[in-house]
Amino acid sequence: MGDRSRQLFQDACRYFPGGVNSPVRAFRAVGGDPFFVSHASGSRITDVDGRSYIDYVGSWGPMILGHAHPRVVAAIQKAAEAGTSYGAPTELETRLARLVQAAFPSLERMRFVSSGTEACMSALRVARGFTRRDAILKFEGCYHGHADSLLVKAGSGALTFGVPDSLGVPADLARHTLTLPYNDLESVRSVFAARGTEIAAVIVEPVAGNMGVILPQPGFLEGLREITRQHGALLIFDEVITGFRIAWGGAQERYGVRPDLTCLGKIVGGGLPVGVYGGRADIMEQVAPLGGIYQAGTLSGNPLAMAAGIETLTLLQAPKFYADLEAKGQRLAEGFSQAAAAARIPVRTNRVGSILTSFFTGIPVTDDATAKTADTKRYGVFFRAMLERGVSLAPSQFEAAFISAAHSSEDLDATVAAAREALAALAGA
Ligand code: KE4
Repeated sequence: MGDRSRQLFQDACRYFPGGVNSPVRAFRAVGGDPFFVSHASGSRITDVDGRSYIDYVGSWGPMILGHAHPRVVAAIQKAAEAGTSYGAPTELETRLARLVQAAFPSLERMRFVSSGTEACMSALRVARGFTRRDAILKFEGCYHGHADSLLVKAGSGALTFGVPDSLGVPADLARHTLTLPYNDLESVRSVFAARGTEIAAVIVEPVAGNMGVILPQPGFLEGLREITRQHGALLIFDEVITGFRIAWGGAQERYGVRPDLTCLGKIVGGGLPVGVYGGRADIMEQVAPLGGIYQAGTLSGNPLAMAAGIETLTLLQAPKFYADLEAKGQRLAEGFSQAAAAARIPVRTNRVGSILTSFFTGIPVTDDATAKTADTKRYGVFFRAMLERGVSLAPSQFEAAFISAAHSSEDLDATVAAAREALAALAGA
């Protein structure tokens, strides 16, 4: 890390826990201290010491067009000149909603909020309010933001309710959350057989991104759809990562499974704070002011965020946009796999579209337990070696790499070349 970053990090530590405004940014999982950003453009991010990197964090997903896309910047500037927030409805909200509904027909009604956490928290409340049931079911290793009910880990047995996964989460609340292994449909079936009448909803990342990228096994999502319908529970797809990422219509388009409620974030705001929750009209019409389920937000539908989202989603509709991203994802995944094979280092790369994770393990990664067989120390060495070679990957083994439309063939080739060198050095260490 350069001198200026070091200085800024010391200053930041006087104000923020760990010197950051979100834990993963502190590099604690990979060692070293974070670089501080000066600016970013396209596929590159530049730190305050003038070093630039090919960026695969991409703000954890939103920057699918690349950083500082001129049309998105212009849209934000234009919106700002008209005022930055009103606390009153604007046409911009309807225009973005029309684009969201074009991509996600299952969102018959929706609400804009300001983060993915808010979207998932609100969707849970709607599910509980609509079904009049308190229990929810989630999957180990899936992350749905930091609302209390979702910071819960499995209790002692599959049939027992959860225990807090963070200080500050009341045990009384955690016990309403059931947690099962991802992709374990049989456990879901047996839990519903035993407690189906208590469960308001299943919330799932249809492609997991927070254990690293983990694909749904064939039949998993379809099974969740069938079981929840059978027992009068709602199916919630948390598409905060996958929405507009793995397809224009996200996982529900790619896998052909229609949830009752969907949560969106990241890309839908084009880098500005936007979350969305929505779904079946008969469910959403229970939300205030129409019904008895309360949710609100000062900056919900913020005009600058709406403008950024409208411009972003408009640009995603360019012909071959997703086909090109798919090809880039395949090329990078193959490059990483070939580099690992050449260095004789066991690595398993999971990919869907333009998100991927290379796990430093020799076994297939299909859930939280298999993800945790990855050698996180080796990942930390690899991460730092890549950074030294001008490539910025996720500062955690259990996150995704995000490729944007701005990543060129030269960027991908340079990334694979850097990986070859970094993995060869690792093998020789
Ligand atoms: P936010 O509240 O951070 O906007 O969204 C929460 C969230 C919900 N659902 C999924 C599937 C998510 O991935 C996230 C947030 N993702 C993390 C990284 N995987 C954001 C990065 C961070 O926490 O700093």
